[in-house]
Amino acid sequence: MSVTGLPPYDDANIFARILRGEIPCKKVHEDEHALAFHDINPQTPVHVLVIPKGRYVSIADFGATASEAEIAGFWRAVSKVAKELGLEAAGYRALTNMGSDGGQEVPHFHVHLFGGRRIGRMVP
Ligand code: DGP
Repeated sequence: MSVTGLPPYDDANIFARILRGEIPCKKVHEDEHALAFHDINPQTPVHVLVIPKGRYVSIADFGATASEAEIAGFWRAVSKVAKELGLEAAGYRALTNMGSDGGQEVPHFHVHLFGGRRIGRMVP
């Protein structure tokens, strides 16, 4: 367990491999703190994932242990990517899944950006 009580980061996870360039992705943005690319299985006309470059399993350890520069840089990238994708005018949804009850499949913190159509309310 890590300091957050969560499982340690797994360097073999698919997004770690994308960050290392071992697996291709359809990149839409990259800067010092974040990488954004199209989801392989889009749920909306625009479905992009934004991930931090650091080794964080989920929003839990990102929020608890990332530096202020990483946190600010990451969230600025999320907003910037949504704007660059042309999603701001009509709106979009930003979402992160955490842990098994949250439905997280890939254990590298990521924010989904959904847009391009009206999205209904989530029914748990
Ligand atoms: P989550 O359930 O929040 O962990 O969502 C993980 C997302 O990652 C899911 O929407 C599908 C996407 N995904 C999984 N493997 C790959 C991949 O190899 N490439 C890309 N671009 N997306 C992937």
